[in-house]
Amino acid sequence: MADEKSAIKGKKGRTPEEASIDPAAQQMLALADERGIGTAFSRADQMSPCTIGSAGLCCDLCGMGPCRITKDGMTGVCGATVDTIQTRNFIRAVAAGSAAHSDHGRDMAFTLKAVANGETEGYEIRDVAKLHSVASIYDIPIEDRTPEEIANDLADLYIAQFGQQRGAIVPTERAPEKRKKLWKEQGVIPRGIDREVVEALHRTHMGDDQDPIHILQHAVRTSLADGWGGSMIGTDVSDILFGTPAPLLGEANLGVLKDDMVNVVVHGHEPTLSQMVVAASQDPEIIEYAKAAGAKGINLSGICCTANEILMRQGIPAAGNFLQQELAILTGAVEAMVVDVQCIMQALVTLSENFHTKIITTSPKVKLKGATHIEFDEKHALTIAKNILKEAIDNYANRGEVNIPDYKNTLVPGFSHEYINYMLGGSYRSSFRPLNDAIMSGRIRGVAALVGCTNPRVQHDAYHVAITEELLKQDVLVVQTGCSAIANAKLGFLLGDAGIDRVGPGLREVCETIGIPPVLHMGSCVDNTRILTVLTQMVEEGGLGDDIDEVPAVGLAPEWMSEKALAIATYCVASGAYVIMGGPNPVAGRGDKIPESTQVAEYMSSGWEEIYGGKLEFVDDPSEMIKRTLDHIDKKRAALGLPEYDATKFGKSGDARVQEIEALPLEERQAALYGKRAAG
Ligand code: SF4
Ligand code: MSK
Repeated sequence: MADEKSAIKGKKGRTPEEASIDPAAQQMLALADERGIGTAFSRADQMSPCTIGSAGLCCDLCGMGPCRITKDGMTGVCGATVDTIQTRNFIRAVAAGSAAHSDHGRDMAFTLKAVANGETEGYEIRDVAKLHSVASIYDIPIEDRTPEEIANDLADLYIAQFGQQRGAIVPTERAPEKRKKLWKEQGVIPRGIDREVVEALHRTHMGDDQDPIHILQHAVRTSLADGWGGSMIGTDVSDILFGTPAPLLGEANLGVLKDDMVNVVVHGHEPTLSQMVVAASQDPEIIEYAKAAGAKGINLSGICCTANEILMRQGIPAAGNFLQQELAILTGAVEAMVVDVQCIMQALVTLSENFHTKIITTSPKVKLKGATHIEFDEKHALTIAKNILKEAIDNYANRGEVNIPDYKNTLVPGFSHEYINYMLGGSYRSSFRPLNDAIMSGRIRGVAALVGCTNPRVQHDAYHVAITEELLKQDVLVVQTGCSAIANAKLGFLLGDAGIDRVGPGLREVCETIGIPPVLHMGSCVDNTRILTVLTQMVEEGGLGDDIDEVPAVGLAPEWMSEKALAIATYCVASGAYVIMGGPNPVAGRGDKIPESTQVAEYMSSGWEEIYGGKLEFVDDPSEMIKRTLDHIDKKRAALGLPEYDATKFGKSGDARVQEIEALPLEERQAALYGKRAAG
């Protein structure tokens, strides 16, 4: 049955192959076309983006507007200039993104408090070592105390960061010394997480802050409240409660759905619910219940960052990234899609009316009209998770035709900064020294953090994959989070053997020696803070400068779509990173028609670079993104006095060298293995 309400076939509709490079997505898009069902892809084809809004030239902050700046020299009714309007729009997006991440962090801190006080069902402190290490950073006593006592103090400290009014939020202590000094000089150290978000909204109310540079200074402070505040708290607490990730084997893509099992897809961001659904799915009572319904059992998988949370900790497969949420339902095999917060498309409900899939909302903050709401509460977490699964199982009998694409790939996720530290140095001498040395010698040219969403305005997954492919050939180590990580996982880049023949000689040697994939999956969106921690530890290890802006590293979000991405980009820039975003610049305006409108974009690039050593640029073309990444890495190498990158110097060790030696005649083999004396 075609759904009239959602059946919007793009006027200039792309073919499935033009819309996505993922064969599983292509198969589902072809099915959607065949059945006349709309998806984000077809709606994007139908909906031309507003050129005024996308350039940040529209202000709707008061009832005298909305005001649209369409000519040079024009202002809003109140006299607001183009750069004031653009920076106000930008900081509001940063505030919303920071609020989303930080509210997630706050919920995690409250969960930690409840677990410490024995008020939850099903949770425990899984990673006492991480609890000790985080508590020690803040001088919380750990000697002769139970994990619960320590966790209670840490939870109180973290909860206090949200409402704190003065001073500095405590996780900023973890930044390199030089960076903290710079933030202090610039007056951008966040005083309290909520305070900065509220102030961003106050400043942008009609008739408040109208100096664009001053507005952007607060955008930086707000974003730091996210990166070195709410997000960092979210990551710390998730690790303490559910375990710090370490490498394990996982799978990704729609082919992880099973036609003979009850498929439950968890989607959103917070691990509190998804971890409990994982636990409930392994409960013998639930498995029996599923079998009684005629299924072989429960098959759990994830979408978006919830997928990353349970993939890297339990190896639960990822059904796909952001743009695959609708495609999972199109398979006809999903009994329930269980969502919590963020990145959940409203279209899911309408789409699911074409199938038997139940959309179940669980957060007190998120309801979708037409969805089933089963509110989640940590105090009864396991019971609620079981009830959710029973709803899904009861729905199995309603399943109709099933079309599961036969595409999936394996991956090794779970590279937390703790694990990277350990894998490089071993358990008794964990250290970032080998990584720093590899960069200093030129074996690894530099590091790229490839993160962020997928966006139907561009070919799904294409930019993530094209950029990864080229950077790996250029000996750039790639670290990943979010939907970008799932994009590359589907193509096998996150698996040692699959990726290793596609990487440059120096990087390959390092990967083979340590036994890691050339692309390291570091988690979900909030886990971008793990990347900040890695960069800080690289600085502290020595040899790559005194601050993050000196490290040959670049951040890229080529297919971003959410406000959270702008918050992440801004805190990375303020931390010293060069960040390249794809798509149109939301503050660039229209330099051709309104030359004044390029000032904000220029300030975020050269102005921020002068102050923070990091800069934010929007680049449409992936080849240009690659070029700018490599140029920046080489510029940073030169500034550190490191040898110029030269691919021909490496590739004579590791597995490749072993294979080469094994192919030699005996005498030469002995000479290669034992030197001339042994051969003679
Ligand atoms: Fe227009 Fe100024 Fe009101 Fe914005 S604040 S809508 S620019 S009058
Ligand atoms: S889920 S914010 S689409 S990465 Fe974190 Fe993916 Fe972007 Fe959502």
